[in-house]
Formats: sequence, structure tokens, C-alpha cells
Amino acid sequence: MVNPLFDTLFGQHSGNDAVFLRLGDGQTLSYAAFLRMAAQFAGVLTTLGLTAGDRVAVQVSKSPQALAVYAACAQAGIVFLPLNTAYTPDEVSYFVQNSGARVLLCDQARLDSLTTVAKSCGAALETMNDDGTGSFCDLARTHPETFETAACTQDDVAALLYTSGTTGRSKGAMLTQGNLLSNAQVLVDEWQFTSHDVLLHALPVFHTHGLFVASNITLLAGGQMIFLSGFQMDQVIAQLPNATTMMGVPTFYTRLLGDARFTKPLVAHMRLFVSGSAPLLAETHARFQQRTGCRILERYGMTETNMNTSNPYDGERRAGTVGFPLPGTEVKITDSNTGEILPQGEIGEIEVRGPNVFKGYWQMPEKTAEELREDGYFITGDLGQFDQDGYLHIVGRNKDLIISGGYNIYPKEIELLLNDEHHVLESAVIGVPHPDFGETVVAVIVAEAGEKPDIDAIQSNISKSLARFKHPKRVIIVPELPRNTMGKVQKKSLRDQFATLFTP
Ligand code: MLC
Ligand code: AMP
Repeated sequence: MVNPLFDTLFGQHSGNDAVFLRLGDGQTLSYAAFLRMAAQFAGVLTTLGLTAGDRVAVQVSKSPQALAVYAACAQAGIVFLPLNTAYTPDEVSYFVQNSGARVLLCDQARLDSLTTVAKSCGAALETMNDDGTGSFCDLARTHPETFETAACTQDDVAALLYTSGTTGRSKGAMLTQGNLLSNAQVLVDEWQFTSHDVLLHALPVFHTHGLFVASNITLLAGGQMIFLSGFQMDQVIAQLPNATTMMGVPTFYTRLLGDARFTKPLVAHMRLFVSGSAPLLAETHARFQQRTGCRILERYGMTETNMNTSNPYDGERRAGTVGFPLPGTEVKITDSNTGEILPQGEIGEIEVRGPNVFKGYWQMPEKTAEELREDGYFITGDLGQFDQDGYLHIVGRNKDLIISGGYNIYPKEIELLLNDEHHVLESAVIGVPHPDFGETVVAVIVAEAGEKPDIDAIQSNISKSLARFKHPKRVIIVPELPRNTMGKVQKKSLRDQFATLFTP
């Protein structure tokens, strides 16, 4: 095989006129047409001077074109670097600089704000809009609809996905062809995907869940996706009767349960709902079953590892658990201090090993060494325990992380900005329960003696640097932060104090 990822996921469909994508407006795109577009994109990237191993950073709205850039990268052996469309130019600048991306693709609407970024990073800037227009798409039309697939190995990096760190800036997780492929193969089997499946796809395509889990599985199985630009309730309700499966973050399911149109008859033909990226409350699982008769299948994954565990397709899907290790993936619970395996039932650090586990962080060998053991186990930063039947329960996190609507937010990044604000002595950013997003961001700040920080000015300054979903929903001034005897801020105590800000 010349290029395992491309040949297996994409190349197998060349000349296949079956529908791959159905869009919200009723238009469809066949596998063959999708591949012709990808080949043209690969041609453009090559003409722009990129060769195997080079990075292309992509901050574009969800569209078939956006997904075809991923296919084009796979075909040309180029490293795909997708970016959240909510990121500010400041944030994008870091990713382009750090990755050394040679091309940055953006929507026309972001062209002005990213021109300086691209220039300062030495990257070529091209546009791609969700209606198929833009300079990159114009160039593509001048290229042939075939492209000679670049030779790659399973160990070659296919994608660089940035994930924030608890102490410093974001780290680029290097995912190899083998990581992506092995996980897709396992999941197709485990969740019994076939060419008859139609997946309702309302997730973004810049994160593992919507990009790899949903899309790679569909490609491998040869099924279809109803490819919505995002989670808009009316569209989801309208399209559910046309789908057989759906994947989502818990917010999707709580939102659906809040809509009276979401009924048992509406989903009578659905064979599978998958949830992940954030904890699904056992209560949501139970309400979903009561309403629809379907039991959501919850699974557990990470940017660095793809999917690690899953509740069974056949057999009991146990609410509040993330099921069993996937075939080929080993999961152990260890003592956070010693790394020793703990007896069954005890709570400890979740470590995972397998072909799904990433190769390391881009140009950060010391970070890689901290989290990826020499024997291949990745220290996830999640805390868990196995119950007596072997189901994994995630009970907490050993990392200072907030997950809001499936997006990860690292408090440190916000605290660093807050601490620089006028009249702010110090800050602590915490996650508190939220009915829609699961958790949301609250900033607790201490003022300099005798001063009163201007909260509106602080919020406005933060919005210049950070994506909207990271903004504190509340900024609260307190006289002092709770500390333990070692002087460490006790975030748990703050979380308890503000636990009911958004929920009764
Ligand atoms: C949007 N907003 C959010 C937010 N999403 N705020 C906090 N957390 C979020 N997740 C902001 C908007 O900017 C807006 O701001 C306000 O909240 C309300 O917007 P909305 O229209 O209600 O939100 P919506 O666009 O519907 O988005 C919500 C969502 C979306 C849940 C549909 O966030 C989403 O698609 N999440 C999926 C994330 C995901 O794919 N995660 C997978 C990571 S991979 P304002 O104030 O301007 O109105 C991974 C590995 C694994 O974790 O295991 O899968
Ligand atoms: P990310 O870095 O965005 O890939 O997020 C990965 C993190 O999401 C994991 O380390 C977990 O903390 C969390 N996560 C993913 N799936 C689940 C799940 N089913 N239940 C609880 N947490 C989850």
C-alpha cells in the first residue's frame, strides 16, 4: 500500500458515485466528486511549495471543502492542522508560528485580521469559504482532478492537533496515519458501521470527535454523512428521520431533551447515538432512554489518543461509565505519585497504551517525556476506576481543565491574562456546573489593596485575546483566595462555593 491512510479511507472510493455527503440544503456530493476536489486541493498545496511533512493550518467554516483539505493532505503526505473557528488572531498566530505551517487557509471574513499573522509567520494566506469560493478554491479549479498519491508509512504524521497545557502554551499532538487508521478500523467493528449507515454530523471538523471519529468511520465503512454546518436544533430535528446514527457531545443530548419535538417516533429508526468528549450525566442517559427507548453509547477519548474505551454495542451500556478498553488498547489505573498499578476498584490516574496513542508533542520532547512513558503508556490526566465488571468510570481530573460544551479550556491561559489586568492582584479560574455546557468558566479575582478592578474592561480585554467559549461567564471579586498550608490555591473550595451560580 502506497499511503495507508489515504488508500484505506479515501482511495478505496475512487470512481464511487455513491453519495458521501448530504448537506443541510439538500445538495449531495458523491465520493468520486469529493475525491476529485481533494486531488485538486492536493495539486494546489503542492504548487504552493508544500511537500510531504509540511504543515497546512486551516481555520475555515465547516463545509465539504474543509473536509476535502484533510483528504488532500492525506493524499500529498502533508500534515493537516485544523483550527477552531472561534480562535482569535492572537491564538491563531501561536499555532502557525509554533507549527511552522507554510500555508494558512481562512474564510474571506477573516482575511484582514489574519494578514499580519500570516506575514509575520512567513505563511502563505489563502481563502476558502463554505460556499466553495475563495482564492484557494479558484486555484484548485485550474488543477487536474487526479493527483499522484504520495508514498507514506503508518508512522508518518498525518495531523497536528493542538491541545492546551496546564502550565504553558498549547502543544501540538502529532497523530500518525497508523493512529488514525487503527482507531477507525476498531470503531467500525465495535459500533457496527456499514455502508448503509447515514451519520447525522453536527459536530465541528476541527477536533478529534467530528473530524476523526465521525468522518473516518464513515469513510472506512463507505456510508453517508448528513453534514450540517453546526448544531442547529431545527435542522437536527428535521434531519434525524433521515439518519441511522448520530455522534455528539453531551450538550447535544441535553438540548434535544429540552425540545418537545424530540420524540420516540422521530428517532424510531435510529440504531445508535454516541456521546463523548465530556461527561454524560447518568441522569441524561436515563432521561434519554425514557424519552426515546434508546440507550446512548458513551465512549472516552482524547486528542492525543483518539478513542480509548467504549460501552458495548451489544450488552449493557452502563450509565455514568465509559465502558471497556477498545480492542488493542490497554488501560490501567495507577498511583499518580508512584506510577504503580492500583488494585481493581481504587481510584487513580488513567493511563492508556495502544496503536491509537499519538507519537508525541510537536517539538516539545520534554513535554512528551512527561506524559508519554517509555513503555508507551500515555498519562491522560484523567482520574478513574474500574468497577467489578470491568467498566471504566471517570471520576475526576488530575489536570486543571474545564470542559465546556465539549471544548477544553485551560484555566492557566485565562489566569495569565487576568493577572496582567489593571488592579488585579491575582486570580483563579474555575469550572462550575452549567445546565447547557456541562461546565462553564468563572473567574475569581482579588483586587490590589484599596483598588476596584473594572470588570467590563477586563472582559473586553480578554475578548481581544481569547476565543469566545473561553470567556468567563462571570468575574467575581473576593477578598482573598483560599489556600492550603503550602500556599496552594484551593480551587475545589472555590468550585464548591460557586457550584450553584448557574444551576439550582
Ligand atoms: C459556543 N459558545 C460556547 C460554546 N460554544 N461557550 C462555552 N462553551 C462552548 N462549547 C458560546 C458562543 O460563542 C455564544 O457566545 C454562546 O456560547 C452561545 O452560543 P450557542 O449558539 O448557544 O452555541 P452553539 O454555537 O450552539 O455551540 C454550542 C455547541 C458547540 C455545544 C453546539 O460548542 C459545539 O459544537 N461543541 C462541540 C465541541 C466538540 O466537538 N468537542 C470535541 C473535542 S474532541 P455569545 O456569548 O456570543 O452568545 C475531544 C476528544 C473526544 O474532546 O473524546 O471526543
Ligand atoms: P481533548 O483534549 O479535547 O481531546 O479532551 C479530552 C478530555 O475530554 C479527556 O481527557 C477527558 O477529560 C474528557 N472526556 C472525553 N470523553 C469523555 C467522557 N466520555 N466522559 C468524561 N470525560 C471525557
